Amino acid sequence: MKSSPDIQLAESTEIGSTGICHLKRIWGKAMLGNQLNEQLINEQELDNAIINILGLGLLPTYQFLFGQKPSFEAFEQWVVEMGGGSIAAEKISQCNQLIVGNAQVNDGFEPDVLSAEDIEFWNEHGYVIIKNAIPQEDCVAGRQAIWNYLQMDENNSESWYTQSHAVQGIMVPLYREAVIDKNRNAPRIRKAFEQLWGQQGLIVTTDKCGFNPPETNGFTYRGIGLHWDVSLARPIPFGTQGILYLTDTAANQGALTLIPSFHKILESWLDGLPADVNPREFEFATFEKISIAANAGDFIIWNHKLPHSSSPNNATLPRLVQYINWYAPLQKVQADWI
Ligand SMILES: O=C(O)CCC(=O)C(=O)O
Repeated sequence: MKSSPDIQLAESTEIGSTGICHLKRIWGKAMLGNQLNEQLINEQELDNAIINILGLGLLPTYQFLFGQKPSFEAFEQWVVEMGGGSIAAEKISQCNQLIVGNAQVNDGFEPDVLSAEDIEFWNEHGYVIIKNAIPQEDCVAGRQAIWNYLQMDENNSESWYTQSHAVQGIMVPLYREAVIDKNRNAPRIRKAFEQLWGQQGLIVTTDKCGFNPPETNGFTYRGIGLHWDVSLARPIPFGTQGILYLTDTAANQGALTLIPSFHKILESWLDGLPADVNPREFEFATFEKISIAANAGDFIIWNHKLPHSSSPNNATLPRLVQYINWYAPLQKVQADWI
């Protein structure tokens, strides 16, 4: 335990009024900032897991903690408000199991979502498409939630280019909304991730939505180029990313673009790069890339070793999406960002 004149860093088992383990420690670490013992950085996976289980979103949580410097009581109140006024007992228990053990797994029988061919395709290409991962009515409601958030009208193309402050690049910081939560927890999506990770007990990230409207004479694509969202420090652990298409998306409609099979060569490719070449600035001009067309309700999972990005929308309708990823909560991530 480390202390500052004002703040005593809580043990992970200490609970406040919400009954959630580790929350006070997360708060305390943010308040202590750089007075913190370096070793505690190793708790990042645990911190992220608690924040994700509670559906808070990493960015909103740290924006609140660092921006507001709240008392612990105010932080707890914010956590409860973000949960819509209460926190489900099962979420509290899921958090606490990470600290005190005894993790539960879903022991009900759920049919596989990915076939043997899907898994083979995944192993070979590093991505897989789950058709009809959510029902059409949840696509309609998901789209509407995004349109409402953006204060735009699906049927009025002029409105797609207004209120652009609500969109960060192509990202829409809409995290919590009934249908967005429902899609995030869609059983077919969770089951597909469990098959790829080969385990249950995964947790889901509370991630953003996305809006990528057609380019016009006055509007150019606001996304970034091919990239990785994982550190390239070795060893690079297994990891996934996922995107739910909420609109039918043609290949030229801003679709997810990636370099298939790159997960199989990433490390050797890195080894072969000249020392003065930054892999994150590499152009990949000679590599085969594909832009994945799929329908509303389809979900794409890709191995995080694949360079990937969205793409310019050269069609006539916007692409609306939701980002969803399930992962093993305590799997180590590299602390160094390379
Ligand atoms: O929106 C997309 O198609 C890709 C998103 C992306 O690049 C990411 O999630 O890192």
